[in-house]
Amino acid sequence: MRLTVAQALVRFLSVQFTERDGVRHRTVAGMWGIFGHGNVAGVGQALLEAGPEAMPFHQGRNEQAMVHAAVGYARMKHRLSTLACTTSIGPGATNLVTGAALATVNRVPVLLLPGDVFATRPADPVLQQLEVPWAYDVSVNDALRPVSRYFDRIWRPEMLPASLLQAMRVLTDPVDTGAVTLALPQDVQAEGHDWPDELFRERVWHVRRPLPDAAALAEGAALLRSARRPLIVAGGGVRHSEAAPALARFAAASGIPVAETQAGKGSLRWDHPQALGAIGHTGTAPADAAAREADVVLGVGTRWTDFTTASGSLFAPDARFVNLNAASFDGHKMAGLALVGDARAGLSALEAELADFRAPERTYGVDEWRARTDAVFGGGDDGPWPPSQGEVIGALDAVLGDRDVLINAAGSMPGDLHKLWRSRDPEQYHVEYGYSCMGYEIPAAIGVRLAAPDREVFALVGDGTYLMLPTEIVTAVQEGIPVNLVIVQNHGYASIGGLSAQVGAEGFATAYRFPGAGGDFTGAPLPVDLAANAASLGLEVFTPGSAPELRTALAAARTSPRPTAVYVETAPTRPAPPAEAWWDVPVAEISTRPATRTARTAYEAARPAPGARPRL
Ligand SMILES: Cc1ncc(C[n+]2csc(CCOP(=O)(O)OP(=O)(O)O)c2C)c(N)n1
Ligand SMILES: [Mg+2]
Repeated sequence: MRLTVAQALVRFLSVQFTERDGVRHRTVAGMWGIFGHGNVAGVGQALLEAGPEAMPFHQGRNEQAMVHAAVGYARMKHRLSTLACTTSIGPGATNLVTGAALATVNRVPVLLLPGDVFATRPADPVLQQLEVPWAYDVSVNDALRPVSRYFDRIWRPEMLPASLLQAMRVLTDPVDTGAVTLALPQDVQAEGHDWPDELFRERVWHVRRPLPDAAALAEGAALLRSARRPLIVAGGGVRHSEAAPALARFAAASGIPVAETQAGKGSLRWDHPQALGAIGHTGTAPADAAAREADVVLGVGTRWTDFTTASGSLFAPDARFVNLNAASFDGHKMAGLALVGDARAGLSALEAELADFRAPERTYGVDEWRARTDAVFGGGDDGPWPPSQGEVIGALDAVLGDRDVLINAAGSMPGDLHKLWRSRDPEQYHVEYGYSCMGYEIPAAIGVRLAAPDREVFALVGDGTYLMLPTEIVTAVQEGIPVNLVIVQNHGYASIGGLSAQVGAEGFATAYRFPGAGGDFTGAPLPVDLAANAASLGLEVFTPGSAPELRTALAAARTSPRPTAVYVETAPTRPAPPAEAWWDVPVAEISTRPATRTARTAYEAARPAPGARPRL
């Protein structure tokens, strides 16, 4: 069949399917794009030619945001389906880099199709081309290599078929997945070629659920059986593998308590008898206490990041680790015994191996923690105004339905949510903390809603985050996607402001204020009206002025058929409980400023001794 390269690409993508547990999904269910030279005549024309049935299209406003939307979508689909993103050459292409890194860090599949310079070089440099005098085959798209799990540049039509198959392999691989980039020189996109019919037959990519090796499984089960104070740490792999029911069963049967990382939060319902809640620097008192005294830790689908391990200080040096993970790389962390396999299959196998095992009964103060959470959530309709951030979270807890999704990524809210949120469904807690990227929230909300049209979606958006990437609001309005934003105004970076004060940087340039007399940003708050801004972009905006009005506004937003924003100014009163565990952010060793010197002294006193870290 004779088609252009771009037409062949779109046609191929429209007949790819992913299968797991007998259910089939379109592997690439749609495409986001912004057109410029580099894709307008190639992929743009091919989409027109193919029509929306073959490839649904979403008009993006910012290329980074398009990738975030694709990640939100793919995560909600348990990585069994994703979206592609097409861009022009140059700035449109490099705007993908942050989104690609986020996808790859979180191991979520996205297909990136940046336009590229001419392969035939009739008139270099073309508009927006960066020339590298000593490496003439380099373009700005090479910046996508380190943030992609698969990268290729289609210099000639003949290269396309094999590369497409590799791209699909990586998109559907539970371990290798992340951003997949096919850079498409613009002349090649428009070039005609004779393709084998075989390229366009339906293909099904089966997603494996491998069992860990039997000997390793037996050793892991024996270690857990020997434990006096075992603990399970549930990570993002539990969700990707849809292993939440298997985990709930195993925890209930074995009595082993469960703590959750950011990506793993919601693996257990908050009121499951074995649920201890969040672990690590943003953890709950019960989970961090259990981690400190654990003798055997079963990590399930976790990368063991610094927030989870409290920068390596949380677990006892002689604690033993068993890591059930699809990725051998993560399975071997913490000097652990690697059970390389699928989370759901592995948990069911462990449950069978440990059928007669019951962990010794221990209590970790869960009831006390629940009372502390209630206190932070505040007095409901009798609460003060303006509310604290915890009271806003409490209002959301009261208004959201069990299947609603709550999205966040950066600022002070991920920490508060990790500690406080009471997840009622494995899909409810959608916090992107692998890359913690300001600006993920709004486009991700669109992606999640596209993936799950039967769920209400709320994105918690800090004022700093809103200002960074509000652009996709317009896409939600255009397509009538009824996402709900909760814009939390605190006039700058509450999170980094707090961190700055702690590390002796005196809050420097972290508040959104006019310059003060000394030239720093300590003057009056800025006269910026984000509610008016959101309304001007087409959202239905609510501006509650009391605690009861906040709940009414959230409920009205929830049922509105339009995309909405609830705008709320918060007060830094009644904060969430302080950190139970360390996080290492080094403080300047040399300073003329007393605040920095005091912070350095405190840092040196608090910094755990090297011997306190687990074996690595
Ligand atoms: C793209 C990006 N740039 C910078 C940061 C570093 N950072 C983390 S939180 C934060 C401030 C967030 O401000 P806001 O959204 O208002 O939330 P708040 O801290 O006030 O809760 C910054 C700058 C980041 N996470 N992402
Ligand atoms: Mg803020």
